[in-house]
Amino acid sequence: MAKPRKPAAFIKDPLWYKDAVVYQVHLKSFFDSNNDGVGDFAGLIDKLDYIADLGVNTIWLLPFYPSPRRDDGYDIAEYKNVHPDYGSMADARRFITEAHKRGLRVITELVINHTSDQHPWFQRARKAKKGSAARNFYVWSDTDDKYQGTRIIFLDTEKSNWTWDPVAKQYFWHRFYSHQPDLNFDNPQVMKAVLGVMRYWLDLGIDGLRLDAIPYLVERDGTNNENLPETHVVLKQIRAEIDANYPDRMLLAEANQWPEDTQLYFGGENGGPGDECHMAFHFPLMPRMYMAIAQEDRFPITDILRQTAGHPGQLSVGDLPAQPRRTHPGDGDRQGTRLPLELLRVGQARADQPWHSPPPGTAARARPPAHRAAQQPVVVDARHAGDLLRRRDRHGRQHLSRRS
Ligand SMILES: [Ca+2]
Ligand SMILES: [Ca+2]
Repeated sequence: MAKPRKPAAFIKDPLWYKDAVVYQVHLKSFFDSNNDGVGDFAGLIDKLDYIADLGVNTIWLLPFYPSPRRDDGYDIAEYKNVHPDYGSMADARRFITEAHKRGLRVITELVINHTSDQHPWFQRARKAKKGSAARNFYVWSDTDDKYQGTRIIFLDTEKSNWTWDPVAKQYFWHRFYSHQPDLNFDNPQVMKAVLGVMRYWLDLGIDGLRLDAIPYLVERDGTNNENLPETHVVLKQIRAEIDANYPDRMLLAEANQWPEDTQLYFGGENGGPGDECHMAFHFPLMPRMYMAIAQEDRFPITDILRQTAGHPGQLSVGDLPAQPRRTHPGDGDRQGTRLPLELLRVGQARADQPWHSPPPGTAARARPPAHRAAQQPVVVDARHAGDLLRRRDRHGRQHLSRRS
């Protein structure tokens, strides 16, 4: 396929993401061009002049692929297509071209830890011979007692990270919902397929990829299955493909972790250049911005920035990504308001599960997905904010001691 033409300025500015102003859009809730009740690409294209007028220079699209949408589109049933409610591939191509014409770059999502159970890869895997490459596109086991040290992210709906599949007659592994089987990165064919998906969208002109849920890519017995060295090897392969063939593109890490773990997602050994992601969300900072406003005190922010700067390497205050702006105030979803409250719950953290328990005095609530807290706005009662700040972190250090 011929690569689309891009504005010359785009090609000449590989560091564009450093000061990008991002506008996050969920197609379904943005603008409905044919009045069928669902926003679509045609509607978004109609409003591109409006978005450019806001002063943003980058649009971040949430997943728009064919999907049963049992996890708001993060349960992908087909990677190289568009959900028919939102339009067609021709519409997606036209959107990318029209955005670029206005100087707007486009970020989309690369969701590769898991697929929907409706994905043809899973349907093929469950019917394939046990032990075959097709079966091993996903992570299977004859028992459900492997990887015991792994937390369950969606405790309110899932009892185990294993679910029995009556067709395969084996259990399959899922870090998220039981309709989202994890891909098996120990199978070289999976890596090849994932790189193929990435190239497909980059060849269409996509400028950046938010890498969804990347701490959980690889599984190893005897670990908590987060931030494993083998996972970083996968990310280095992804980055190598970018550096070799798409040098003006950007990878954004969605790693809902503490600064010392998040910094690893930039890669780079011994202070060398980063060889994984170009950017990473600063999850602990985000809820503290709201806490600081509630308390009318800058301390929650300066405290986490001090901890961040305390980690040598590439994660410095200057590298913090701009907060994505909230989508249009009229949108129902408020996708951009990311409140990862789990990283506020420092006090009750178990060493490996810093978000496990709600803070005292707050009602137990259904937790939003760890990587998508935005979709269920949550409010912390400011009366309890002081309690949260006084607590020790997961190492038992009292970083967040109260100001005197
Ligand atoms: Ca529509
Ligand atoms: Ca995984």
